[in-house]
Amino acid sequence: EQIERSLVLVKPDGYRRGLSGEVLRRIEAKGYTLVALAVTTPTAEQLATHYAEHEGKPFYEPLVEFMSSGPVTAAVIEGHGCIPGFRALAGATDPTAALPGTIRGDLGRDWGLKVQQNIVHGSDSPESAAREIGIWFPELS
Ligand code: DAT
Ligand code: MG
Repeated sequence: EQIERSLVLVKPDGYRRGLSGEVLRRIEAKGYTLVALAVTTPTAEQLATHYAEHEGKPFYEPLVEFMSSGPVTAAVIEGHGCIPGFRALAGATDPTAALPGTIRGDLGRDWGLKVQQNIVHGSDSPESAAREIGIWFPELS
């Protein structure tokens, strides 16, 4: 696999729960490099672009509302195959289904909470990564 970059977000639930360090610890323990790191409260414009592919889906509005509810920790990570690699670290989208050993499986809470509160986002392809890095770290693109 090639050295590539991925955009990672510790979502507002993870940030509020103080899990940014735990997520970054797992990223660094895996051997990925932190290229950029920031705490920022997402703007409506950033979220509309970031989640454009989901516009019109039933979970889109609650997702965007939740994502604008507080700060996120945004990171650009780098490493061999880190795009699929981070998604493997993150685990399945639904914390209920995510396996132990993954971020969402170990730390995700499914009791009474919604699927969008699944702690992390990770880019799903090189094209998404390039686009998303431009949204959160325009100085890098
Ligand atoms: P992922 O974050 O695993 O790439 P996705 O891109 O399909 O998942 O969806 C983006 C986010 O939207 C996801 O992290 C949580 C939320 N979401 C996805 N499917 C959902 C559903 N069926 N109900 C509620 N929220 C959902
Ligand atoms: Mg996705």
